[in-house]
Amino acid sequence: MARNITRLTAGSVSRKCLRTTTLPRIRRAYSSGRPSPPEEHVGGIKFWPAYLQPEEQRLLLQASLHKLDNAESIRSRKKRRAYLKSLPSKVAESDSLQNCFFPDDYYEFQEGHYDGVIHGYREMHLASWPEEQFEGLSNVIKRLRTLCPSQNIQTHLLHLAARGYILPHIDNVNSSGNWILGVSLGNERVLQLDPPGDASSVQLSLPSGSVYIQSGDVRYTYKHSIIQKAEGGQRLSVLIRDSPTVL
Ligand SMILES: O=C(O)CCC(=O)C(=O)O
Repeated sequence: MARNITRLTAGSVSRKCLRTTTLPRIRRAYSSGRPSPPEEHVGGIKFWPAYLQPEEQRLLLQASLHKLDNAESIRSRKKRRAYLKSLPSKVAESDSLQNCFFPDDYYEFQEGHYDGVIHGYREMHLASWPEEQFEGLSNVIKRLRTLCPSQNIQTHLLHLAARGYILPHIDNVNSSGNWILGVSLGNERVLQLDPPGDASSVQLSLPSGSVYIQSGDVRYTYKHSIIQKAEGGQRLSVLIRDSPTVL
């Protein structure tokens, strides 16, 4: 398949990555073949440990941050612009996705969710992806859609601060449907699944680019959480759920 790739130049990745949050320049055509079969874990959770390629992760992360950043106050946006200007023109060579994030203090992270489950986060329901502004993004979205068990979906972005975490909970399936697909981007975190009764918890590491789907048993009876890390970076998850049926 023909590829049209504009690469970020080595040596200026972190500065460029932050800049491309407002001025995206990555282009790429992706294969949209059949997805490889997932691993199956406890409770029937399906897991693709390396579903998205690094370029796809970067594109999805930049588009997600772009949406979240634009929803914040003018003050925060000005603060981020000033930070960008203050960066040295030459920064260390690195391909890390962490360079796409501003430091924690530059975002309006909330301390606690209304139900006390999520800490150190910002989030939004996504009405639409900025596909026009991020060339190649449509193909990434299409690849994710091929994994979705049904196509009537809603999308949610959840950005955790380096200190952020999610306490054990079961989603309200009346408002969030029968399945949830989670794409992890950025810092690797651990998803903990607590079965009902006395059975021991199971932990699953979620590297950047991995995708899981919870449905059935694991969705209705297990609690899930994202464990707090003593040290680490920010993580953004793209959460796709089926829209609940309105009767
Ligand atoms: O970020 C994740 O992968 C988990 C999110 C979560 O627990 C939820 O949306 O209920």
